Amino acid sequence: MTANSAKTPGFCRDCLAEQKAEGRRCAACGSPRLVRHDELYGLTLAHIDCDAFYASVEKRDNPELADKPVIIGGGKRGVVSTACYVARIYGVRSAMPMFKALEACPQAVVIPPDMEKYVKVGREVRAMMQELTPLVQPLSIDEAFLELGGTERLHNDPPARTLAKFARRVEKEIGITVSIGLSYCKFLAKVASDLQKPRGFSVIGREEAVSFLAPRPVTTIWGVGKAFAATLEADGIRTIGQLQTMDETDLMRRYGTMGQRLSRLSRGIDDRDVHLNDPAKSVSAETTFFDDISRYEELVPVLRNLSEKVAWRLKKSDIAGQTVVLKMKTADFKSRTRNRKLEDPTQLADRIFRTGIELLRKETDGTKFRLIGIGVTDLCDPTRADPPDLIDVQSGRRAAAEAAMDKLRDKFGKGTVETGYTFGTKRNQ
Ligand code: DCP
Ligand code: MG
Repeated sequence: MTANSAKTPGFCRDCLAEQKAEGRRCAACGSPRLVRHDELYGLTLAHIDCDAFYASVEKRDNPELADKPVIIGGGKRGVVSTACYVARIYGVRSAMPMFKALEACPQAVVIPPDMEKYVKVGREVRAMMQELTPLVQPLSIDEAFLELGGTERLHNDPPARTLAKFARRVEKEIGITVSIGLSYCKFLAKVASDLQKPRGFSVIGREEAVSFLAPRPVTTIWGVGKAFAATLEADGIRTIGQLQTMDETDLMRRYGTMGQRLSRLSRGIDDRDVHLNDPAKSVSAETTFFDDISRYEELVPVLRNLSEKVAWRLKKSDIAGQTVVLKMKTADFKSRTRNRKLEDPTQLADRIFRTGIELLRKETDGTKFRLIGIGVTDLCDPTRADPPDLIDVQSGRRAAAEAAMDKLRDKFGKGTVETGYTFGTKRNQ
């Protein structure tokens, strides 16, 4: 980690001044956030994660909230999406039921999520990442891996300093903060970015990897969740250090491919490269209801709405899909997916919707649903999509009508056109 005994000169995370002398504070600006490490200028793989992302965006947009505990989340089934670091002092955490969060921190300001805004800010952060290196692999809306090997000449700085400059730029230009983990592999870069949040900058080098990991719980390892940790615990394994002493074949015999992963990651061996994510394999839209719905007639307009969203995205991205997928989640959290392959690929809301309701009809047997979604897979170029339908003259007319509606939407915005199916039906979503 950020070792103070390092012989290599470090730098200040806040003002970037070089730190030749030892000492706990920056010689130039007095900040205690010094980055020092013997391997500092040899490491190139970073994980960047925004701090309390949704809450930071809301604080940025309303300075009155700056020092207040802020929770993002809500709705009737309300759970906490995220809490700012002030609210976390009171024990509020992501995924906690809202009533519990408010028991822990009654004075918290609760704000419903504004996804559109967060997606936009997430994209801005990502665009800035892509100025550092083309090798950016996003993991979620607010985090990504970056490979900065070979960018030294471009930035005239080693990756460590380029990353610190990036963090400063995000703070100044976007108005939120990030934490950075720098290492030689994905696993430890991700672990590092979490070590000193918020505004963290942590380094884990090759030399210390094994000793750093040894005392940590097995849940530090990617892919070891609560259930698997319980299995390991039943076998007497709690720390990564215990895994380090075990034989790989023994671990594989016990836990299959996961055993190999445990063996390798516990020793800090992780060969995964940073790569660009595959292009989308499907396009879909879904919604969760405030109150469960079981009636077909009530679900139909929702499906119409979602189909329109999917079609709109397909058209905007200039792709089509040939298999329609209906996804549902029952009130007791069981998932159902139903597929139907179409004769030709489509971009049309109407075809997606009509296929969707056929699939839906068989599922509406009184079961209560908490979520419904629809999408298309088998994505392809749209040139072969939606040939004029010789048998069904009506469908040709509907396609023409849809094209006219699209034009209106492009001109006046997405919400301007409602069909008979969707008119006035958005209250329960
Ligand atoms: N999120 C959510 N529900 C969860 C976890 C996260 O809706 N159970 C959302 C809200 C977060 C965002 O995703 O702001 C990013 O998730 P992170 O896990 O990175 O959490 P934060 O960025 O909020 O906090 P941290 O500073 O710990 O990264
Ligand atoms: Mg985050």
